[in-house]
Amino acid sequence: MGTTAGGTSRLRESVKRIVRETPVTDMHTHLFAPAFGGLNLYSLDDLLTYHYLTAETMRWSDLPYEQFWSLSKRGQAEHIWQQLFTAHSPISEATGGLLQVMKELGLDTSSRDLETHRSAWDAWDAGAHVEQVLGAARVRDLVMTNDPFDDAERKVWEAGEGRKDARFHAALRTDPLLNDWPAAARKLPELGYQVSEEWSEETKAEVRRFLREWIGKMDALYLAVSMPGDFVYPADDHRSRMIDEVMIPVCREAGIPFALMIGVRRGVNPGLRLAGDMSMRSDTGAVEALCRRYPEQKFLVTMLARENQHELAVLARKFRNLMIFGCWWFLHVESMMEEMTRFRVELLGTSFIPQHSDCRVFGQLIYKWGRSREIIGRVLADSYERLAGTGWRVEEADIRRDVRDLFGNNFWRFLGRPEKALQEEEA
Ligand code: FIX
Ligand code: ZN
Repeated sequence: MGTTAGGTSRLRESVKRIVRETPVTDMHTHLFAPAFGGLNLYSLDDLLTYHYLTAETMRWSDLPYEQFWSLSKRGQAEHIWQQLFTAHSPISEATGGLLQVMKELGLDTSSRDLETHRSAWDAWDAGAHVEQVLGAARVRDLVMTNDPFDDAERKVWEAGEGRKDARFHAALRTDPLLNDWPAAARKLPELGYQVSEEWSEETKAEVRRFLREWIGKMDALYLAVSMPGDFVYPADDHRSRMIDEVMIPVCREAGIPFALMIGVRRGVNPGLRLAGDMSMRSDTGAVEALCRRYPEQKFLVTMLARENQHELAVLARKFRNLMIFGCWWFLHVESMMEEMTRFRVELLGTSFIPQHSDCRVFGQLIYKWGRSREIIGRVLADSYERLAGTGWRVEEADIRRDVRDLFGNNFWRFLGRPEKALQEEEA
């Protein structure tokens, strides 16, 4: 018999403490290990120019978009600070999040002087900063988003430097293959693959070889793609052919999941660049058809529209080869996370992945995981409290096991890599 978690308020406190303390595997980020040089973003100006904040700034700013983009990163950061932190109160998720990061790293957030904050920040050693952030956010390891079509990134992989730090796992991102095939077909020959735009046997074999070789080079944990909301499957189109004849066979052979992030409409306002993407309702029928047609293939799925979330959670009850994950992008706000986490627990117990951070800049791990832990802790505290009310003995060891499942082990088991699971003694 273990220790029971105690009376009601003690139980709530234990749950929240365990959720705060348990390390996490962050299964989708856009962060890079320090070996990736300039791709690894960690400065205060990087945080300020995050595309979430750029979009919010442009609601206030009178600057023509191109004039904003022509500013240096430093100039853009100053404009954003001025609009969002000086001229208005920073109460949105992203602005409040930045202040939380600054506070936890020891800056005096009562001061509105950006220059003072910058000089304190710039004095920090980059490597030490990365360690400090991982420690403060209790992120044990994380998954990058790795794009072999990106020239700067490819160099690092080709030099054998990409997986030097074992805490940074790779995910092979394949958007151009599905979403911009003409561009992918132009690029692949440059990378040494005999591909043409025509869907020939040779092209298919060569794209399979490309994926196979890059999965190997990166030791990729999964193949990933983001899809627009109007993605349909099956269909008589390029996407269905690429999925059926290339992606699924390669994933099956490598024994890795296929991750689909569905529901983004890219560039609805091109002037905003990366900040100009929109969310879009999707048809969960495409995921249903994939899960049914390929019962041996695992699918990691997240959707961007709030309207799709309940149906997606129900779908996960029907297919054990479907793992739903995260509160993605515009859903990574308190009200949406709370709502989604509650009905996911109600429908699926602990058999899902409640959150990924999607961070692009290191410090963001602190606020994104801080907020997520707070919300997940609250939802779980309610659940265990109800459970205890039935007379069930809620053991502290059970809570720890469940939180380890949610924060990493559901992911690692789904991947068939239980050896990477979070261990009891790590908490
Ligand atoms: O496609 C993705 O992986 C998205 O998460 C990003 O492209 C998006 O820009 C983002 O950073 C959202 O958080
Ligand atoms: Zn992402």
